[in-house]
Order: sequence, then structure tokens, then C-alpha cells
Amino acid sequence: MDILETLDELVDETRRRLSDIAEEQALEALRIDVLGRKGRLSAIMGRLAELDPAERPKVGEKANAVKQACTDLIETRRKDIAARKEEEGLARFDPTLPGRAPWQGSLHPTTCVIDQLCGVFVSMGFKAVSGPEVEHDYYNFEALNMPAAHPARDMQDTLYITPTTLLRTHTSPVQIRSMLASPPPLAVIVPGKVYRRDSDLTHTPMFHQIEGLLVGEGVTMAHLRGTLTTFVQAVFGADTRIRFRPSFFPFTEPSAEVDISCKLCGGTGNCDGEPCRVCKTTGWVEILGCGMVDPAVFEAVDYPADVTGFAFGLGVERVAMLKYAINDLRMFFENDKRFLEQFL
Ligand code: 2U9
Repeated sequence: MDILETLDELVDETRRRLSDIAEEQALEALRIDVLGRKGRLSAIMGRLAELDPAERPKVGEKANAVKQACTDLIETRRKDIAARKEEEGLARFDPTLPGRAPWQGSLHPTTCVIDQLCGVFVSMGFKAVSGPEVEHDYYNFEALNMPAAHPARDMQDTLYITPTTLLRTHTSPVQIRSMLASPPPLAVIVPGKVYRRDSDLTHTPMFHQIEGLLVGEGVTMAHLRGTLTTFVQAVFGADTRIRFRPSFFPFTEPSAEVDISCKLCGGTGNCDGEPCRVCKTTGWVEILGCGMVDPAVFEAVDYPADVTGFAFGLGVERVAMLKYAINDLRMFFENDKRFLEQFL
């Protein structure tokens, strides 16, 4: 067979071999065998040197045509294989399968606890109110019996925006605004974010508080104790006991810190013979601070001298940690879905 016939035969042979090929990999092997550097076409072209120089241009031209023809055959087959693959994929698609459900969001545990705790006070007749997080120092400090040189105003503890505006360090300025807006009697519950220049394992620069204020004629510490007993029993169970310990806050007098009987050991201080890790064997856990509103605060908002009132404040994350036995404050701020999804 002369070289021109051999070249023609290569196209026929390629066409024949292609008819058996159904996979991309086998197709590539064939391409390399026919058109590769050490392939069939190269081998035929190696014989060009044996030819009469006059014949070489014609053979060269033929070789180019054969190369193009084989390439076209192979690429057409490649497209066929790809098209078949796609069809097979579509055939596997089952339109009767149920659709994917949309992601279900959930409330942050802090939000859940705020809603639950405020709900208890709302059921007792308190009105839930809110106010600005950027405050004037008058509402945050001055009106709350913390005048100019008071240590709580220190830049070490408070995040200032200007010398007289700041991120509120408690929700108490909202109660000041409420009293300035309405005469007594008044009962408000105030949830919200507060900011302090503090950051370590047990403190974050932002956390949530709920504060309450009740003002009227003849309001006493007994009303405070009764209200807080109802509250802790609604949240932690009817068998929960409370105790008051004397304390100090600039805006209340007298003031107290309130403990509840420990939920883990039932107030006994030990769990199956082991010292209780929640109450450190005391049987009590601190839950909030409270007191009778200092007369200086009523004076600042021009309330009549004959009213009295009680106030209290609690840290929401702290209560949530006790309620759900969470031992790391950082959980509330990391937004790890595995944590958040447990509160759906
Ligand atoms: C007005 C008058 C009095 C709010 C109060 C506390 C006691 C208290 C802390 C609990 C833990 C803050 O989140 S915490 O760090 N709060 O102990 N708060 S009495 O007293 C007020 C508020 C407003 C007009």
C-alpha cells in the first residue's frame, strides 16, 4: 500500500474504532494513538524521508487533511458522549421527590429568655418599654444619683462617645425617661442591651439587662419581695425560695442582692455527695439586685415627695446560664449554629 492509501486508510480505521467507543477515557486513548506525538499519523509521516522529494508536498497536504478529518471525527464523538451523559443525568432527576424545606430560623436564647422574663412581669401589670442605647450622661448617671465625680462614671468602666454622651451602662436611663414622661403611679419593665468597658471570661462589653421599676403611694419592700418571689417561682419553679442580702447601689436605699435556692442541688449544697459546682456548696445562687428607689432619684424627675417605689435589675445572660445550665458566657456571642439550634 502506498503512503497516500495508508493515510486514507487511517481515517477509515479511526471511524471504525470510534463506533465502539462510549467513554471519554477510551476516546482520549484513541486520540493519542492516532494523533499523538508517537501515534499512527506521526509514524506514517516518519516515512516521508523515503519518498521522492517531488512527491513530498502532495503527501504533506494529504497528511494535513487526514489529521483534520480524524480530529473532526474524534471531537464529534466527544460531543455525543457529553450530550448522552447529560441526558442520563436528567433521566435520574425525579420530579416527584419532595422539595427541600427552607431553612428554619430560630430565636436567639437571649431573646427567648427576655421574652419569657418580661412576660412574667407584663402578666403582673408592668408595661414593657425601651429607649436609646446611646445616652446623655444626665439620664445614665446624674439623674440616678451618680453626680460628676462618681466612680462609676470612670472612663475605665464606661464607653464614652463624647465627654457627655455614652453607651448606656444599664437600662436605668429608660426608667428616668419614663418617669419624666408620665406621673406616678408607674410600673415598667425594661429589657435591652447595655455596654461596659469590661471583657474577660465572665464579662462581655455588651450584655442584656432587664430592669423593673414600680412607683406609687405606699409601695414597700414587702411589695418588692412579693413581686420577686412570684417572678422567680414562675421562671425557676414553684419550690424556689429567695433570700435578700444587704447591698448598695447609688440609686436605691435600702438595697439588696437576691439569691434563689440552687436548682442543681436543691439548696442542699451537695449533689450525690459531691460539692455542688453551681452554688459552691452554699445552697444559694445570686440572681438579681434590687432596692427601694432613692429619694434623690425622685427629686431629679420632679416626682412628688410622698411617693415610694422599688426597682430591680438582672443580667439576662446570667439568668439564661442558670436556667439552661450553660457554663460559658461566650456561647451567647459566638453564634455557633449547633448552640443556637438547641433553642428552636
Ligand atoms: C431607677 C431607679 C432604680 C435598678 C437596679 C440593680 C439594683 C442591680 C444589676 C444586676 C446585675 C445590674 O446586670 S447587672 O450587672 N442591677 O443590681 N438595678 S436596683 O435600679 C433603678 C433603676 C432605675 C430610676
